Amino acid sequence: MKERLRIAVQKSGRLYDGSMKLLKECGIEISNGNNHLRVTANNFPIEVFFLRDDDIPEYVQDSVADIGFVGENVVQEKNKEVDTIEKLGFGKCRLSIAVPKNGELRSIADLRDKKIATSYPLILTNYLKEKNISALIHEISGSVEIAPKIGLADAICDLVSSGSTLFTNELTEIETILNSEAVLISNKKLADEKKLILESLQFRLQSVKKAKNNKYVLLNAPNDKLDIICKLLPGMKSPTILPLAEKNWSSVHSVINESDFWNVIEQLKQNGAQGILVIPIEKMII
Ligand code: PRT
Ligand code: ZN
Repeated sequence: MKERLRIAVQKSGRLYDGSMKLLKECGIEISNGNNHLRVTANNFPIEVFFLRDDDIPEYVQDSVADIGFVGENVVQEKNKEVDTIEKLGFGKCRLSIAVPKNGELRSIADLRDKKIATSYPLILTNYLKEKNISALIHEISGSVEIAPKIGLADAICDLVSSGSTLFTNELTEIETILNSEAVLISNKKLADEKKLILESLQFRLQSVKKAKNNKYVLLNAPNDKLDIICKLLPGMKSPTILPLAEKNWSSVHSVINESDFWNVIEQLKQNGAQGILVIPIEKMII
């Protein structure tokens, strides 16, 4: 039988939709939903295992799965022997220390000998050790945010995304100890045939990621401003320039990085660019 790469994804929860969307964007068709433990892709040599996120690092370490999509926070906390290969751009959150809003705790120095509730005892222990702060860590598996209110702890260390859970529970962040997102992890000893499949998957993941970070830009510019406009829009190689029907005007096509976007658009306008169109890119292969 032809070799298949076994990928572990979260069965249900915050990473499920992002994981399935990303596989789809990579052109990988998964016919059944997550009702099954294991599903084979129709058009790519991959088999998807649906698991609890906490189990994914261990299963990948033990070769039950070859690779997995899982939060960096879980990878660090579980501390298994796996390789982290690629950030995936979804499931973004931060692991933060938070304290009661109107209490006397203001900074991490105030946490000395205090009780901190968390589901991330290893990451927190390492962090406190690094900062030379001895505190008591109380491990709980869920609803960490209510711990200070019920007198279980003085502070918490938990994941935050919008901040609304902290707000509702009258807590405030004093320190971010980890910025996390979903990552691709791999078993350390993949067979050569599986490594090839992984390379091909990574190529697709990177093309999708690059496309998300870039936009296609079309604009009209007077010919005497083309030099400066081309400098602002270097593109993948150099911009495409096509003459417009109107004399002394050209259409310029290029690619622009999301992070430079507003800054560059502003400068393009100042340099006489008109009719600027910005279009999402689906895949980008350099
Ligand atoms: O059943 P299973 O064990 O698979 O799932 P789970 O319940 O353990 O995990 P799940 O689905 O809640 O989260 C999976 C992963 O999503 C986490 O490991 C993170 O990598 C990522 N992620 C991203 C988050 C959040 N954002 C997040 N906001 N995980 C949890 N939260 C929780 C947080 O713990 C807190 O309770 O959401 C609350 C805070 O959210 P805000 O928006 O109010 O700040
Ligand atoms: Zn979990």
